[in-house]
Amino acid sequence: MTTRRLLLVNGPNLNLLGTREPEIYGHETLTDVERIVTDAAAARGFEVSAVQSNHEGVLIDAIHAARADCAGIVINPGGLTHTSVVLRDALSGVALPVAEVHISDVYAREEFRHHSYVRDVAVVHVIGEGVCGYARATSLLIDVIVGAAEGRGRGIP
Ligand code: CA2
Repeated sequence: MTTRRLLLVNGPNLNLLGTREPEIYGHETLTDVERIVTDAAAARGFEVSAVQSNHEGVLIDAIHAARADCAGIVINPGGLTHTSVVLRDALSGVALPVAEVHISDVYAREEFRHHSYVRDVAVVHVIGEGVCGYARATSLLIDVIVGAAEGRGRGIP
C-alpha cells in the first residue's frame, strides 16, 4: 500500500493570512488552513506534514524530502505561482501528484496572476474557493492517490 501522508506547502506571505486583506483572503489564519487540511486528510486516513516559508529554497528542499514519505503534495505557492520555474521543476522532479490551491480567484484579479507555472504539473486545481478550497483539493488529491493505488492493484501500471 502507498504511504498515507501528504505534504502541505504554503508559499511566501501566506503566514500573514488572517492579519491583512481579509476582503481577498478571508479571516482564517495559516494555522486554520493547516487544521482544515489535516482534518480533510484524517477523514480519509491520511496524515499531513505542513511547511510554510518565505524562502523558495526551503520550499524546494521540503518538496524534495517528500519523495521519502509522502504520497502527494497540496500546494499554494503564493506569488511564486506566477514567477517560479524553479518551484515548478521541483514539483515535476519529485513526480508525486500535486494539488494546486489558490484562496482567491486569480483569474478575476490582475493579469499577472493569470499565468501559473505550476498549473500543468498539478493534477488537481482548486481556485477561488477561499480556505475551504484546501479541503476540497485534499480530498480530490486523495481520490487520485487511492485511484492510482487501486489501478496498480489490478495490474494497471
Ligand atoms: O489566492 C491565493 O491563494 C494566492 O496564491 C495568494 C498569493 C498571491 O500572490 C497569488 O496571486 C494568489 C498571495 C499570498 C499572500 O497572502 C497574504 C495574506 C494576507 C495578507 C497579505 C498577504
